[in-house]
Amino acid sequence: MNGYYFITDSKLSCAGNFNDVSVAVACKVGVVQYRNKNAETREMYEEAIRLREICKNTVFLINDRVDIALAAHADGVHLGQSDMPCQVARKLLGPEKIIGVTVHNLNEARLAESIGADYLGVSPIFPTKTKPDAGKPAGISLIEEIRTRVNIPLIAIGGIDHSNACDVIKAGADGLCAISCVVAQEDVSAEIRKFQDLFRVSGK
Ligand code: TZP
Ligand code: MG
Repeated sequence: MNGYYFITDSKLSCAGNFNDVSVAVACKVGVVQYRNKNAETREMYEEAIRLREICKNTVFLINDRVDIALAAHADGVHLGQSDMPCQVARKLLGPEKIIGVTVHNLNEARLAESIGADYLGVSPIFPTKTKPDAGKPAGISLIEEIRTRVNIPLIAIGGIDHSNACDVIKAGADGLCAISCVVAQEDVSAEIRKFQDLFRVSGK
């Protein structure tokens, strides 16, 4: 879970999900999450199957959809506060699969940890146009606060770019995701590597 965590966004992508995920895998990202808010179930299933193939040796998670995760033999799911409850997803997926939960405050973080989440997405840290309903930016103080009270890995997300990623890591994030700042750029590999270099320097 440490380091740069890749999330797809076919709307923002210059080169498309298959290209982006292949690049992310070549960069040895810790996680690839397939997120698609616009596709019908069939399209999502078929895309997930192809991405799973690309992510043979990379942790591959599906956003929102436990059914797609099961059908595509993904390594797990990432769930928001209005998705399927984590405990129910755990029953469906079994003990071995990875479940990440998005949290916006300390209460949600402690609850998610107590009901078996494997990691937390702490969100949104900064203002973001990528997810208009992400809620009020929490700032890095939320990472610091959750870090002192929760033991599972924290992945920061929302408005993170090369200018603020260092602060996010210093605040205690184990990993981070930056979508627009990576997939909307021409050289996805170079953008990912810049984030990975920050983690390398930080020793995480
Ligand atoms: N969840 C919370 S904020 C967000 C998601 C998927 C979008 C992050 O995108 P960006 O472009 O890195 O701000
Ligand atoms: Mg969701």
